[in-house]
Amino acid sequence: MERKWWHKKVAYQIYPKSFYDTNGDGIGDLPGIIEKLDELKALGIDIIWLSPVYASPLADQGYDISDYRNIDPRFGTMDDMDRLLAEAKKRDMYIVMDLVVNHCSDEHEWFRRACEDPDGKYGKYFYIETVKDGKFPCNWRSYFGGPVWEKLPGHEDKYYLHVFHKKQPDLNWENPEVREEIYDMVNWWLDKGLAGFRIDAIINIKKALPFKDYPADRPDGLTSIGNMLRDAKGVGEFLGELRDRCFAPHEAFTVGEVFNEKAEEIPDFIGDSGYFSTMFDFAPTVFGQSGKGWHENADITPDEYRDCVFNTQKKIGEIGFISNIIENHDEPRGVSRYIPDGDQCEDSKKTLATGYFFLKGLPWIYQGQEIGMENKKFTSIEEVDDISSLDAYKVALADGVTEERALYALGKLSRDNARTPYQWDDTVNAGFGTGMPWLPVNPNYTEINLAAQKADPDSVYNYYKKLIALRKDPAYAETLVWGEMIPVRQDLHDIMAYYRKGENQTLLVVAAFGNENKVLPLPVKPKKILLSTLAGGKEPEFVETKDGWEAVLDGYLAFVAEL
Ligand code: TEU
Ligand code: CA
Repeated sequence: MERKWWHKKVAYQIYPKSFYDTNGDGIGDLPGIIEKLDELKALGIDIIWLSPVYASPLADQGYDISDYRNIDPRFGTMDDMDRLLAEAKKRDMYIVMDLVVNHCSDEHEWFRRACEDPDGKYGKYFYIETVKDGKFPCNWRSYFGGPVWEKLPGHEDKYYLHVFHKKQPDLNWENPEVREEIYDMVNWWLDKGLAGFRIDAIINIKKALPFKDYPADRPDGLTSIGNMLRDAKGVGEFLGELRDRCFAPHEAFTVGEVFNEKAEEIPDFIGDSGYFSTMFDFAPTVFGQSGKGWHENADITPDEYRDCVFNTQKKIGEIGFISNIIENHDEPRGVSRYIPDGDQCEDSKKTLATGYFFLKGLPWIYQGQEIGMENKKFTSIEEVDDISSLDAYKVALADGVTEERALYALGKLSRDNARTPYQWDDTVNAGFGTGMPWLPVNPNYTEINLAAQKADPDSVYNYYKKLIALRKDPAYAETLVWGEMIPVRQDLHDIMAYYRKGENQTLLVVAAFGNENKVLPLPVKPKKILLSTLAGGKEPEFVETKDGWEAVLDGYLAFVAEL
């Protein structure tokens, strides 16, 4: 694997709408991000991915773009964006935007023109089909519910394809003119000084054509898009072109939102000259998913979590550099998902943080993760904004479950869990801004907030700072960044342990879950403890046995040691 500058960095995702509001309209904005850059720098962040801030009706919170070359006034202006790029540069930080090109907004000029003249140039930018006798070209179910076909405004018999929301018409990547438009736009942003992109929903750009039905998998008679994706061949041709025309000449940093990749495709995606610099590991995210809907999803135990990420580590090996996360704007809070219900506390949060942070790959932190933000409790569907959650709720009720149970599933999985405003302090609305936030704050902000976390030397926040500092410590960085990852005693319940092995150094990472007392057998007693979750700088205990040593792991506890 070729070494790249970004391997040593730490990345952070900002969900701008919920980060920091400077003008009191209840919506986070670019000036808010600029104001908090020093805060992120102090934490140790280098690369920042912004969820979309382009012009958008915000039907899917900006993942529906109506103008790729403008900033939505609710987020600020292009001047603000240029200022953010300049301010980041001053601090040796890198800004990455979201590249949402599977679809645009139905309010994009291309789509408006397509509606005016479906047979003209812009009609060919989309998938528009004539529907006879009410039979759609295929029975695919959109990700947000219902058929992927929606009537083209102004036309009785014409329908357009949208694999996400009906306000997100799919762009036709088979059309070279569409690809040219996209490449132009991507290069325009990279020329401006953007470091790169997070590439949204990219697997969907290749459709299995011609359109056809797949066996229905729910009572609605429709079929999961996944069935079509398994049949769609050749996404690599588009991605290779995107790399060659845009990313490679700019040496852009890119991270793909890639689901369902096959093992043999990994080198194509993130090998030395892959389509992307890196891609997210979603193995623990998709674990337990049910085809029937969120209400049927299974929880994940710490052992299953460990096995998922270890499996990815093995699959990736030396091929490339994966990106590790515990949450993002589409997922519940990691501490609420991977730590069993009721066990959420400072120790368990630090334990989970240690376990994922030193896996081989690029560690990402999602806003609020560093202060231990948790899922929101929803008491009524009225409190939910996200379109995907509203659909999941409908699906659950249609499947015959009670409202209570449907709401319970949202509490576990709703995308709004991670979208509540950032908790800066314990003042009204968590110090997010002076206006009423677009989404209610999590009421736990009086306890969980940045100001309180900063004041406590043993807080999750101060622990994250140590995690980042350790990964960058010149004495250990070589090993923690590029060293081999070797699982340790994967058979032990509630223990996630691994070595990071460098040329002249072996580090041990241990994360023990659960409240029970456990031990981890070790061949030797570690030479030096580099970091531990124990308060007040206390070190974990090791006892000698007849075969070697044992680390004493009482309750939630994690440490990193040099062997
Ligand atoms: O998500 C793509 C994706 O695959 C979704 O199915 C996601 O897992 C789902 O929404 C969870 O409920 C990306 C973005 O991250 C997401 O926010 C957007 O809604 C989506 O693309 C459409 O642009
Ligand atoms: Ca604002």
